[in-house]
Amino acid sequence: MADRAGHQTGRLTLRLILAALVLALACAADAASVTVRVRTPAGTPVEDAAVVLDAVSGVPPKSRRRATIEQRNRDFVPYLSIVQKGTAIDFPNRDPFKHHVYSFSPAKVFEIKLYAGKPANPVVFDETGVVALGCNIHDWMEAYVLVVDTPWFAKTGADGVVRIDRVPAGAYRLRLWHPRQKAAVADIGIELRGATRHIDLALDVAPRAIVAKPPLDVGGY
Ligand SMILES: [Cu+2]
Repeated sequence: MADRAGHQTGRLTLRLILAALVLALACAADAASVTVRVRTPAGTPVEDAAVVLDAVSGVPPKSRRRATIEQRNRDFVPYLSIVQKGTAIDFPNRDPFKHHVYSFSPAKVFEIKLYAGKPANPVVFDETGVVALGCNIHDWMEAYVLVVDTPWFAKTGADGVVRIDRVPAGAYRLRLWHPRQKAAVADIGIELRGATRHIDLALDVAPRAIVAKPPLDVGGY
């Protein structure tokens, strides 16, 4: 009797596993990829443009919760980070002298006072918005953190192209943003269901100012 019950339980478990597999495969087949090519109106590829997909409904799942922004050769690396709300960012100083990182942006006001090496605690970015970073010692240092509430985002490479994979089927608002954009671009509503969508967008951005860094041995820089 007990043996038969065990056998039936085993069969039920197998059926549940099969059902879960079928569902997972169906979802995977429905997942979409989006590629976006961003160029200036003159046709130049735009690097470091953020492409963000906000689901129109539902609670977005959580993505990677840890990121790093280095201070290297008296610059921030990378220049643009996109993170999901709640992500902790480490600010390791890779230079053999001190940095003093700060932000006055409403989405995250903080400072890491004069420090060398890697600060013990990361900074948690818990509100959506744009956070502009600076350094008190090196005026030219600048970087941006775009805090979003979705796991579907990426930034364009030097070729102006970005690809976002494994986006579940559904309705999304596609958002485009760049730290040096000359004007905001309206969101685009898109419906995704399997396959790959290619989208071409134009965005006018100001060139990044090239600042000559002073020699290293001047003024303790
Ligand atoms: Cu600095």
